Amino acid sequence: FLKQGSTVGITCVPFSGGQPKGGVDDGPVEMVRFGILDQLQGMGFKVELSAGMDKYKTMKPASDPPIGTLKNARYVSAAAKRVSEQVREHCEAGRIAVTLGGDHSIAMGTLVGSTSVYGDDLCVIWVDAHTDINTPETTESGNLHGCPLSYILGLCGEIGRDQPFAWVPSGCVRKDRLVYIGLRDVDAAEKVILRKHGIKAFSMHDVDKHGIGRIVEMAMDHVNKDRTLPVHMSFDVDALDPSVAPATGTPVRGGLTFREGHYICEAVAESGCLVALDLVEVNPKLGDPESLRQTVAVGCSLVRCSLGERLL
Ligand code: HAR
Ligand code: MN
Ligand code: MN
Ligand code: MN
Repeated sequence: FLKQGSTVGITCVPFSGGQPKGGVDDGPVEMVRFGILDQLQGMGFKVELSAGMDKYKTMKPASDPPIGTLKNARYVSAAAKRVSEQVREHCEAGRIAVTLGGDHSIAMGTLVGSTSVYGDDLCVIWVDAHTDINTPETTESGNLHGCPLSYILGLCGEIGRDQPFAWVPSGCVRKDRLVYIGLRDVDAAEKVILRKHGIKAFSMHDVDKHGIGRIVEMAMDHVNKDRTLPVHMSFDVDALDPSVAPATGTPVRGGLTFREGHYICEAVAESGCLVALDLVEVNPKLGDPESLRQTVAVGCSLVRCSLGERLL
């Protein structure tokens, strides 16, 4: 899938409706300002940028009252639907689909887009401090960035399958083709969901115990034993320790080191199976200018490494 000289299709999603903090919608423009497009071209990729990123800012419906506890459900749905179309276009054209967020609710769109082309062969590596698998019934915050996987895996009850999310093909990712790395802040109800459905998850405890090299190997062995299936990696920058990526909305201590984060990306690149990548939850408005620079820089660096940038 991943070949030198192939094309990267970038989708910028300046969207913050899946959580309450403003600023995460400036993540993509800051990464572009930092030079991610030129950097990928410098690596030998052709870069195609999805048009109309400003449209996301205008999609907020006039009225979007809570559905149960869910906040901004119509807004999130409309944005994610548009993301799914842009990612599908990139995948259909054989491009590696790179989506720059934005909060993690947009992964509802990226995964619908990638699975609409690759079907249920698609494997998902979710790198995050959080599991983002609350259902509309279990979420206490009502923030949809904590819920995308429940929709994608088909775990929602009635509210989830109904409008405004009826367009999401529930169950488009197989439960045995999802694996987590980096977890350390998982809600009680989410732990029940993981156990009930036998979803493979490597927490920070597991990373400490086995080392990141072994963890990525075990993660790949679980979803993609023969290394022949297409991989979609969804990387939430809060998987990294806040000392490495401070400018993010829900930082949690005890995260991945700079090298551990990069190692995951390098190993996924090495597998040659990457077809889609999300880099989300960079919030340039949180913290001082140095925190911002550091977080944007590490986000760009993770994208480059996932696409095969080599140390030597
Ligand atoms: N589990 C909590 C909730 O549902 C916190 C979730 C999310 N934060 C994120 N996502 N940044 O990875 O609200
Ligand atoms: Mn997340
Ligand atoms: Mn199949
Ligand atoms: Mn997170």
